[in-house]
Amino acid sequence: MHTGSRLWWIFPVDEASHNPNKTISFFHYDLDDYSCIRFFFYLTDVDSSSGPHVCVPGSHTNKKLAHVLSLMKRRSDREIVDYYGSENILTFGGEAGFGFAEDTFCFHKATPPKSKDRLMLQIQFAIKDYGNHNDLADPLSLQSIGDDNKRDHASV
Ligand SMILES: O=C(O)CCC(=O)C(=O)O
Repeated sequence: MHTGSRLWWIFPVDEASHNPNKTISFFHYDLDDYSCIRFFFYLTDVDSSSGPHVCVPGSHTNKKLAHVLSLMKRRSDREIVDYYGSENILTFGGEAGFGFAEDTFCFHKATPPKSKDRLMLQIQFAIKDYGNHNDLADPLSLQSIGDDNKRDHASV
């Protein structure tokens, strides 16, 4: 079933202030369900300077035992290169509109953009919707946010 869609930008940052946690630029795998597939589409042209997505094909079924037993899903570039080899890391470049499908149980990450922004669309399917990847909200709560705004503006 469709479990969510999202759009996000990543922006170039200088090396000194780069925080990998804010750009998803650390290798990790996602535990969304027993079976999950995500379709990614670049909405801007993506080359090596604009934060291409990278992944390790086959790593969804081939993980180092220590990585499987660890509670950490994140791995450094060095750990990934040491175990899989740099020749087994796939980089996706493409023009706006280019898309690919990935089982994000494999190791993957965004490369930090060097000079150009990147906009990505993700559409995710899984067996069950655990509510982690959508922004469905109770319409009543949205109504009340709207009402609060109206009240705030009326009182200004
Ligand atoms: O933005 C990217 O290329 C990586 C996305 C990602 O790591 C994720 O969706 O879990």
